[in-house]
Amino acid sequence: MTDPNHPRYFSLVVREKLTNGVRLGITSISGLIAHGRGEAFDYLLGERTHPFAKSAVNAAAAFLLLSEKPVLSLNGNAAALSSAYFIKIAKILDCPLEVNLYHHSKKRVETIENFLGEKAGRHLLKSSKYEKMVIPGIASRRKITIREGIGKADCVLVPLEDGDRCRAMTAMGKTVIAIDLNPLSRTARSARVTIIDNIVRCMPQLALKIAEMKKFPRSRLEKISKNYDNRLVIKQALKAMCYHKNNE
Ligand code: PTJ
Repeated sequence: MTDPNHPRYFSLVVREKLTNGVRLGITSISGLIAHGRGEAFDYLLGERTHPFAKSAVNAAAAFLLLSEKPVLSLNGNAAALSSAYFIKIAKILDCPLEVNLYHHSKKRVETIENFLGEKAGRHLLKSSKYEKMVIPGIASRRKITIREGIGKADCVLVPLEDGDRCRAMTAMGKTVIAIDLNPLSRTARSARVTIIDNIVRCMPQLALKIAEMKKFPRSRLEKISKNYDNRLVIKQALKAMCYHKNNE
């Protein structure tokens, strides 16, 4: 157990959740490496949520609320770190959750589905029960998706992606909302909205915003989504990373 007095307590608790995720068969070993990369970017951001991330969260909430068929995609890292908030958002939006893995195995998909379990209820699209389809242009098992889920979605929330799925889904006309601490990644640069923040900080914020903005008139949501500029957000994140470490 991590001592709460440790100066890096929160970071260590997050690591523990992931290593436990590996033990449970939820998170892949590569997921730990991916997290290490994320930590490095988070360090450069001062491990805090910046205004550009808040504006991306606002836009993400607007796009999700405006869409006709939003779907939340979950991988092994997202499940270990933020599953409660994915379930919460699925309930607020009344939309499906789909497990989609890069390091795919039937066993791991089922382990994650069981981990989400009854709390996710009817929102979880269980892989074994639905017809699959292939998204063209993806060089990994991520291309196999549930037709009724991501297949038919018009807006997809994708945490901690590896790049080509984001582009392929955008090419299919879907609005992709990414969560990625790396502003230079292919995912970050090709998504319609990139939340450049740690998943453990931004998911609670996203759930709050969606609940709050659900009462907004459609015209207000449309204005927020139309005015959102992802390239500007990426530029601001890069600037923040340079500024933070040069000003201590
Ligand atoms: O569970 P699977 O099999 O689907 O695999 C999931 C991983 C994450 C291993 C897979 O998608 C992968 O290899 O991803 P990449 O290409 O390493 O990209 C992950 C991105 O997420 C990187 O740009 C990291 O900087 C970023 N990242 C890592 N941890 C966090 C993060 N972003 C936000 N919050 C984090 N905690």
